[in-house]
Amino acid sequence: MNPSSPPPAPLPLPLPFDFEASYRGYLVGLLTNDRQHCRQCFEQWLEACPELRTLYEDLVRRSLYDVGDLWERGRISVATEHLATAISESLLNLAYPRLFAQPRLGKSAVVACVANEYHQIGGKMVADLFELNGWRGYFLGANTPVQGLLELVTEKHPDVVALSVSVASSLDTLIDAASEVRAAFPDLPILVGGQAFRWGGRERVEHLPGVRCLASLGEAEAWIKQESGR
Ligand code: B12
Repeated sequence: MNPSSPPPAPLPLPLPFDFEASYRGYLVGLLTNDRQHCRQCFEQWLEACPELRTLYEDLVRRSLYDVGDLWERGRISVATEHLATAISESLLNLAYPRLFAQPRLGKSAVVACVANEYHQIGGKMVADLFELNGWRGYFLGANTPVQGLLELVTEKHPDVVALSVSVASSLDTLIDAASEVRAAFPDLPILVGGQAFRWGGRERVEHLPGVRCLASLGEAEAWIKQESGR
């Protein structure tokens, strides 16, 4: 973890249930397409976790990383991986009622996955985090062409643009997109993140003025709170 990262979200104490056992059951549910069991686990975590990012990272992200590792090692099929992803994506919607509980602050963010980037769950989590903190989070989803991004920024006048990239080979596309946003909107803060940075590249993108690379939802939330004046 980056030394300046905020600490991980605390788990509620005393623990209302065994998170580790629940995690393992959830993962098995994902791998066996047991949507009902996954839903039960997700709802249990949703109720128990005061911070939504605990649920997003310690249950959903962790399980998808595990699914990805199993796929990479040839232990599960592409179809199983796709089913697990579809279940995960649909469960995120159960958190919706939580997102709009905070009063609206009149600020907004445009969040997008760069062109040819089809991994969109991390980006959606970031957009949700803005909503959770009283911002409007415009989420453009996967594979956003830079022209479409620039048009939306022109239309919505957001306070920040956040770009997500997962595949290491898409890093150049991210840098091009961030450069185009920077050229068109010189003062607009740009946040970038996503697991492509697990393989390096942070300094290449932070080289652009006004661009910050953030490693986690915790870092993103710290940034949002600071900009919200909280
Ligand atoms: C599901 C999945 C897919 C799905 C995605 C569907 C969808 N609806 O999103 C599909 C089938 C499309 C897919 C395709 C491919 N995939 Co894929 N996929 C995955 C998998 C299993 C899960 C992805 C996921 O949702 N993770 C969970 C989310 C929550 O994590 P996250 O994205 O990291 O987001 C977190 C942080 O990074 C951060 N974050 C993310 N964005 C941002 C942005 C900002 C601003 C901030 C602050 C933070 C932030 O917040 C999130 C919460 O912490 C991963 C395994 C893995 N390790 O993730 C492989 C993985 C990402 N895929 C991989 C590969 C290789 C591919 C393909 C090339 C496979 C192929 N041969 O076709 C294609 C590429 C397609 C493309 N051009 O994008 C590799 C990438 C390896 C690399 N070195 O780049 C991985 C790591 C699998 C592996 N272990 O090898 N994939």
